[in-house]
Amino acid sequence: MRSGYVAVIGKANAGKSTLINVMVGEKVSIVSPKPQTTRDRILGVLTEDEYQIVFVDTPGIYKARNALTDMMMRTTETTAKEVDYILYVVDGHEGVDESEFEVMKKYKALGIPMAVAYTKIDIMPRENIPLDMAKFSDAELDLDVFPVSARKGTNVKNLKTFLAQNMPEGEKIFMQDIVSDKSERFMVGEIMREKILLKFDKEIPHGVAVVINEFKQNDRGVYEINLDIVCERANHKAILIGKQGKAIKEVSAFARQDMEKFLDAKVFLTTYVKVKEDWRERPQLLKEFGYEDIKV
Ligand SMILES: Nc1nc2c(ncn2[C@@H]2O[C@H](COP(=O)(O)OP(=O)(O)OP(=O)(O)O)[C@@H](O)[C@H]2O)c(=O)[nH]1
Ligand SMILES: [Mg+2]
Repeated sequence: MRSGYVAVIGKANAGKSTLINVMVGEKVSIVSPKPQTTRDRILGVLTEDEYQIVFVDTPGIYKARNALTDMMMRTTETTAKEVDYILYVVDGHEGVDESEFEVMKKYKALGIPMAVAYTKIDIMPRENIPLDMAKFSDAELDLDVFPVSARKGTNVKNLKTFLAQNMPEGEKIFMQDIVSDKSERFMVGEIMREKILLKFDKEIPHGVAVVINEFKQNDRGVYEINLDIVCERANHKAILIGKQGKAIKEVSAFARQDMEKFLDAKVFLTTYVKVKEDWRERPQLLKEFGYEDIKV
């Protein structure tokens, strides 16, 4: 038996969470086309007969601009130091350049074994792949690079086998049927945030926190969920609500559908939009909303 932790690291929006979901075979982490979707360290557990890989999803590397993003970057950096292996994810469709090689070098210097997943190959010209592979050779990083598509599943199996072979010998870390370390309550908040990321533009989704006030299953099996969508400004609140509540109704209906699928039960969802001025800069509020430095 082999088992270990694999930190999944890379630029924001590279495709880290999508790749983890595909490798684990279940959605453990939300995904969106906007950078900075993942805010927390999230474990996704892949268990097979001969191995268990615990993937650690991390916030994408991005220039920190406020107390929240600053904390997110600390989460990523701390995680990279604590694992058995680093899987660095590159957006193949965006291509690689010197600056990204510099980031990879920094993580490689930690002395933890590392490989690269070069993802999104389904949406790029095939002929760019060998060109980028040549760039990797020139950069002399000496890393195994796996061109993959998380969306199409291309080469994902090879990547899993490779990672499994590189895990230390050891017993399972988690029980057989566990796929994530996060609670249903946490995931429900994340589903709400994912739908907000998909629907709203610019700073609005990045300035949103979701706070679950109530999460309980009643005796008819229905989940009663009551949550706050916290934003930073009164004008953001107006946009989130929309004309006659159209926007919030739409986004809540979309979220509820996904929550029902996730919980495999009916959901009665109540949402409120609240303003907490500049919460992303206020450590006390960050803590209140569940964004805390991870303990090592
Ligand atoms: N076509 C294609 N799109 C992909 C693939 N993997 C991810 N994407 C898309 O890329 C976008 C970003 O994916 P995420 O998985 O959220 O990226 P991330 O690296 O976790 O991003 P952060 O959490 O913000 O750092 C989403 O729109 C995904 O649907 C892929 O293999 N092919
Ligand atoms: Mg992510």
